[in-house]
Amino acid sequence: MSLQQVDPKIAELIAQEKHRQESTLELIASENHVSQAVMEAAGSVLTNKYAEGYPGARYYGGCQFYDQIENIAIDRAKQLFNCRFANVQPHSGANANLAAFMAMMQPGDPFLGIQLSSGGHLTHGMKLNASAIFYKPDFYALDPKTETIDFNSVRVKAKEIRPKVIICGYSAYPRTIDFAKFREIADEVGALVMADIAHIAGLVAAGAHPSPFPHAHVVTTTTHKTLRGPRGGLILTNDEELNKAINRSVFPGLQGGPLMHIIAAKAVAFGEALQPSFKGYAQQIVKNAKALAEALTKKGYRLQSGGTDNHLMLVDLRARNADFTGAEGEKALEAAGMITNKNAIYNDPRPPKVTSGLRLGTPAITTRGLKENDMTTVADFIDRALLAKDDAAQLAKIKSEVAKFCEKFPMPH
Ligand code: DSN
Repeated sequence: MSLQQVDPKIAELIAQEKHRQESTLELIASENHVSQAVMEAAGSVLTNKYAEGYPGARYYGGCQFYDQIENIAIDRAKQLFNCRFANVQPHSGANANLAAFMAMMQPGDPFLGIQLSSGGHLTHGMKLNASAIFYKPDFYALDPKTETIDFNSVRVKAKEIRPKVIICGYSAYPRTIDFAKFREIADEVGALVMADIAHIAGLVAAGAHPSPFPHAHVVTTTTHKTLRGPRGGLILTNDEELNKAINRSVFPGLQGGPLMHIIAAKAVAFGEALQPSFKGYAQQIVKNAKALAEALTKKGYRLQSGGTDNHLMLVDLRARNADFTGAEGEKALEAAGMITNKNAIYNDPRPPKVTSGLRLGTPAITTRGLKENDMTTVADFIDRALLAKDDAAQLAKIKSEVAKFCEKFPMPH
């Protein structure tokens, strides 16, 4: 029986969500729209079975097709990122990061990352997260002038706390990451480099951002952002001993049965990312981000660090109007059919639930086929909605214009 027959309520809500996605501009930097093929694998019979263990060494019978699928996912991940080992089982980026920590550190060991408020991630040492409960975080800083990584502060902190691990890779950082420089500092203090490329994985795979290899000892990522796969995590390394430790920490250390339907969907997404067309997609993401950044700057917004090299930008709303806040901006934009998230700007005086900025990203709109010249239209919509603030009639008018505009850019199938 179909979902519609069994559970019309859930079917209806899914249909409404599909319509929401089709009729709005998805500008959240960490989201994307997967292909029909990825969706099909994720929604397949592979959800039915346990496959604890790894290919060829499972704790359940009947895994012959699961072994082949997982091996294909592993091989494609290695090819995509040009590395020796891949673990495709982490259920999420957060799990990938914790498993990587477990492979590299003992509880209580010190590590170095960057604060959430400066672009880091929860799993990089936010005080309520397992990374801070079981390990000992400290933080390097952004340079107040350039609002980019202050390598002097990385070096000073590294020498001071002698971390086991230095994390690079961020959730809200619009500039190119100099992985070699992190490795240089890590070598000075005997630390391992962990690159969390969750946001930029698709750009890295396509050569639109430098690779963390050979500089990073361990690379973690999600598979659902610029990489445009199903929601999930992935861990990569070139080091055989670290690989063994990673495998142990993912299973049985942190997880039980792998989500094999998601691993199949990862394999499909990696296969798509290996196609020549994915290079063009990743380059277009960056071109679109640059064009959107430029169009917003022309309208009087300030971009943290002055612009972007990747798929995202941090828009300081105060330059356009000192009273604008991220929270109000996010709300106004949603009412006008544009989905974003509020984000702290460097040294933001406002609390995290308010903020002075927005994080905007172009992966999803690039999937829908928008190009550089469409970015002036998008910037216009954004600016009009922010100026309209809580004028419901004006926001509704923009929303219908956005929906009309979206009709030109169908979802992938
Ligand atoms: N929550 C994700 C993001 O939006 O960047 C990171 O995991």
